[in-house]
Amino acid sequence: MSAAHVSSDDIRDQFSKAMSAMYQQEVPQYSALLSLVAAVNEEVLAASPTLRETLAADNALARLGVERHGAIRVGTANELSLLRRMFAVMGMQPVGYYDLAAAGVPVHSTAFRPVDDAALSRNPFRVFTSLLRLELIDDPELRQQASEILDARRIVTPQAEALIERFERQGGLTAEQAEQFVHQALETFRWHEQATVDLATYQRLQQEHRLIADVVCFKGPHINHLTPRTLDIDEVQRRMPQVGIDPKAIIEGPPRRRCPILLRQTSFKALEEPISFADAAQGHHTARFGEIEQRGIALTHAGRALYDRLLGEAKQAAEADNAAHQARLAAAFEAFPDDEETLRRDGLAFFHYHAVPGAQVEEPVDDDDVERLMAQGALTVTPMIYEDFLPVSAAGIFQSNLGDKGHDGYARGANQQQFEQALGVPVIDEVALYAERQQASLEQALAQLQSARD
Ligand code: OOG
Ligand code: NI
Repeated sequence: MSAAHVSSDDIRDQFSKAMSAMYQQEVPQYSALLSLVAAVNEEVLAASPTLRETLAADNALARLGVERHGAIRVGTANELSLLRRMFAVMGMQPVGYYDLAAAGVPVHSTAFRPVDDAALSRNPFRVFTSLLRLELIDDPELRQQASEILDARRIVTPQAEALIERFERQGGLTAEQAEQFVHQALETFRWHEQATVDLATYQRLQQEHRLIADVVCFKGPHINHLTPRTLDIDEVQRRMPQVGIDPKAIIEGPPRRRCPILLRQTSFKALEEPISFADAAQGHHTARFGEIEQRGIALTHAGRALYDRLLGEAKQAAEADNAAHQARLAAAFEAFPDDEETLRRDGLAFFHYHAVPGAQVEEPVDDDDVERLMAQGALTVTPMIYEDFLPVSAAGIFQSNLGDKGHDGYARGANQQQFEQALGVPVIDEVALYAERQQASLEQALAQLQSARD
């Protein structure tokens, strides 16, 4: 990037704000949800000066107001790899692989998101991106038809494509180009009231799976939800009906805890929206919904294995209402340590290390001295926020929008290699990323202690 270029972080920030403005226009309930989340976040911070301080110290307070994720679904390998190049302009890389086929949803997914500390604290905007697995359609004729319809569409405007190429050639965009890019890129995610197919085709695809109709029958991958981050999801869930929003029954993910882990999510059901079909028939389509999330600390492989085991135990009982579900989760998660010190010492979660200003250390310091330096108060930690998604929760969100007529699960399971071939690059391993960031923060903190000593 040269001096004449805008940083990718700025482009992402502009884009996420433009996307949010567009979605507020398109889906008024999203706007109501944003106001509710902002009010609850303000109340939580007012009630807990310590939390405000921790967030401020980590540069996490500023990002809270702009923080959200979105989700889209694409139909072909070409579309996926083109979007990968589009997101790269905004400093967003594909992180993680999620297989949803096992849960009866014929897609596999990744999340495009920023990866380094500075970019994350500027604006952590993420897009959960799913690729339809056409090979899971049983009827060969329908499969062929879906594939032809998808091959005929162009989901990125020629101007956006030219700007992506320009970015790749010159390593950045000027302010004027960036502004055009944001404007053009937004077009890809816009809602279309006209389907590209006739009603009969739509119905045939809908019959196979509602998600297939959603991906195949429209001009592009409309954004299907945007999700603000709340500091108290139970409170937002409780108040949603007061602002005219009907939440799904159950909050997905871990229970409420003193030290929040991973990700808790809930959503409201997709809207039924009027559509005109290519044969001039009128109908409707349900795709777009709203969601909120509360993020906690990122877990190591050991922490994640414990999470998966306890969640599995709690989920064995039949789903009840949210209160019963949360009580059962809370009981199962008693086996998960709930204080930062144990989470860190037992290697269950990731932290940022900080050198305490003015701390005096006597000996040279290295990696082996961490526990001693922690005990002395020369080092402190803050939790590293989980930036990714959870496949079981994602399946719950998908399913709450697919009505009762679910699918039992597709026999052919995960295929990360095939996904990466479509994407054009391997996905980044999310756990390795957290580990690297933790290690970098530790090395920097130790170097600071060492230089204070020298
Ligand atoms: C994506 C559903 C998953 C999440 O937050 O886990 C998701 C979709 O419906 O396309 O958004
Ligand atoms: Ni989501």
